[in-house]
Formats: sequence, C-alpha cells, structure tokens
Amino acid sequence: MAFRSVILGAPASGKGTISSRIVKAFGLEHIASGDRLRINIKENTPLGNTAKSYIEKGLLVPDDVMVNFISKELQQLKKNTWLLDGFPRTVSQAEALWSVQKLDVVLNLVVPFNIIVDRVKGRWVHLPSGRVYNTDFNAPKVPGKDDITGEDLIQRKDDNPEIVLKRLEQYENLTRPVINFYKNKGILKEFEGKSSDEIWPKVKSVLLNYLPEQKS
Ligand code: G5P
Ligand code: MG
Repeated sequence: MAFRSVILGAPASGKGTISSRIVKAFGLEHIASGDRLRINIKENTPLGNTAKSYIEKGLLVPDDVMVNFISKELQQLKKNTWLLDGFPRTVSQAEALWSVQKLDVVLNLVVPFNIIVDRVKGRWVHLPSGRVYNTDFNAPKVPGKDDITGEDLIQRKDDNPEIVLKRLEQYENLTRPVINFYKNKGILKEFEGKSSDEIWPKVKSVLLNYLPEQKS
C-alpha cells in the first residue's frame, strides 16, 4: 500500500505532537525536516553548518538545500507510506516535491497565534527521536528527561520569544501560500482548534478513510 502525506501548520501549531499520534495509530514513516536539521547541526555535518545560521535567526534554510536534502531522505525510505512534517515550506519547495511525487492528502493545522506564542516557552525536545514535551501540556515524567530513553531533553535555541516572532513572520510571508497550492490540487484538509487534543480526533477520522488503524 502507498500513502503520501504532508502536515502543515505555523510554528508550534502541534505538527510534531499530532504526527507522533499519527505514527502510533497508523504506522507511517515520519520525516520532520526541522528534527533532521537539528540532528545535522549537533553532528556538525556540512548541511548542519549551513542550516545553523538560518535556523538560529528564525529564517528558512534556502530552497535548493532543502529540496536536495528531503529528496535524498525520501529515496532512503523503505515504506511507501509516509508523512512529511515541516517540508514543503515555500511554494517553490511544494512545486519541486509535486514534480517528483504526488500526494494523497495534506493536513493543515489551524491554531490561533496567541496560543502558539505561549506554547514555545514550555517546550522541551528529545533530539535523537524528535519527541516533544511541554511543561504545561505533556510534561515528561521526570523533568528534563525523555520518557522512553531517560536521556536529556533540550530547549531549542530558536524558541526564544524574539526568534519565534521572526519564525511566525516567515510563516506568514513564505509558508502560508503553500496552503493554497494544495487547496488548488484538491487534497487539503483543514483542522481548527485550540489544542492538540481537540484536533487529533478530527485528523484521525479523516486518515481512517485512507489507512487501516494499527493494532498495538
Ligand atoms: P521546525 O522544527 O519544523 P516549526 O517552527 O515549523 O519548526 P515546530 O516549532 O517544530 O514547528 P510544531 O511541530 O508544529 O512546532 O509543534 P509541536 O512541537 O508539536 O508543539 C509545540 C509545543 O506545544 C510543544 O511543546 C508541545 O508539547 C506543545 N503542545 C502541543 N499541543 C499542545 C496543546 O494542545 N496545548 C498545549 N498547552 N501545548 C501543546 O523548523 C525549525 C527551523 O528549521 C528550518 C527553519 O529555519 C525553521 O525555522 N526548516 C526549514 N527551512 C526551510 N525549509 C524547510 N522545509 C524547513 N524545515 C525546517
Ligand atoms: Mg516540529
């Protein structure tokens, strides 16, 4: 079976949170561009060194760099069922992806901006897995430690309030037009809500039209 999808949404709208529920329920491969870039930065790879200066300023990494990177990641996948999170982020990236791979569905999370800005303050992430926590929402069982591995959690450098505003501005100017790109293709599904718990059941019921639920 093949199923190709993308999850869109502003910074901190809950893409990572909803993606992990999708992976658990449906067993898709999840490729989060931001998580993969952060691992490259930590490992000091050439890609990481290029991406770092953009990410820390809240700017998007150039399209050619991202398109090359994600194309390679897609080629390495063993499954034909996947979910891209954080890519595409510009119309040019969306066009590049569409030219090599048509998608089945694009999920767009719509969360009010004032809620988003509050959320990033409490975010902690487990870098190797991309698991994400929040001191107000889903706190780790032991503060500062990943629930599964017990390894340290980190706070993202680009989660400081000034950089978050820059990221939201980049989203408005460069990423919002991607929503229309997919609306015009007729594959966009929008989910509005103030919390991930409110949004998740709606996402799940749409995905059940395409995929069988995994028994765990
Ligand atoms: P990222 O890593 O893709 P963003 O900005 O798109 O970064 P981000 O910040 O990762 O998105 P998210 O995944 O949408 O947010 O949200 P999340 O992590 O699940 O949730 C945010 C917080 O809220 C968490 O702490 C979570 O626990 C909490 N939370 C979730 N739901 C709720 C709720 O219901 N209630 C409450 N109270 N809390 C909740 O990209 C980073 C950078 O990489 C570069 C760019 O520089 C980008 O800025 N980059 C790219 N550049 C160019 N092109 C691309 N394609 C790029 N991809 C990445
Ligand atoms: Mg994320």
